[in-house]
Amino acid sequence: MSKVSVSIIMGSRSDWPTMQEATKPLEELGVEFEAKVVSAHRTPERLFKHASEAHTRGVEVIIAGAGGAAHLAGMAASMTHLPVIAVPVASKNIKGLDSLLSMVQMPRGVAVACQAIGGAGAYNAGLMAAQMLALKDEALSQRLQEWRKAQTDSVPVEVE
Ligand code: RP5
Repeated sequence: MSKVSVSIIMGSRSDWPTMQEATKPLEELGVEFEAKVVSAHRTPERLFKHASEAHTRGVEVIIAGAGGAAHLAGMAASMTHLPVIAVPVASKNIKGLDSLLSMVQMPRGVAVACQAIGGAGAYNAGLMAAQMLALKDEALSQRLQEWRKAQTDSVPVEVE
């Protein structure tokens, strides 16, 4: 079995439609990942075990998505030296501004890389994780550069 390099965690199964976007660039670029429900508030012990042990399983980057009082990414970052990429999931009542502010305003000394609210943020979280891994993986770096060129080439000049 291939080594899982990226661990995608989310506060609830209800976050999966958003967080599934993160899997798209990882699949396109051939990066192995896992996806788990780990809630900062509902399953704090699961979070402690997952975040503190991730590096021992070979995980290199954590992507954490949550909505509302979204403490998942920050708490994960407090328990691991691995880079944590945060995805604010759009909440029902405040449309994700609450999630964004909960994730982005970290205290000095504990960093998370916070993305945009919603699906685009989740997608970019997957892309950012691949870019981090590509720093020490030449084959992945080549795939990433080809992927970027294909994206650029796919943008039409004409509007119709
Ligand atoms: C957060 O509360 C989750 O990340 C989710 O975005 C939100 C709602 O969760 P559910 O009530 O749908 O399980 O913890």
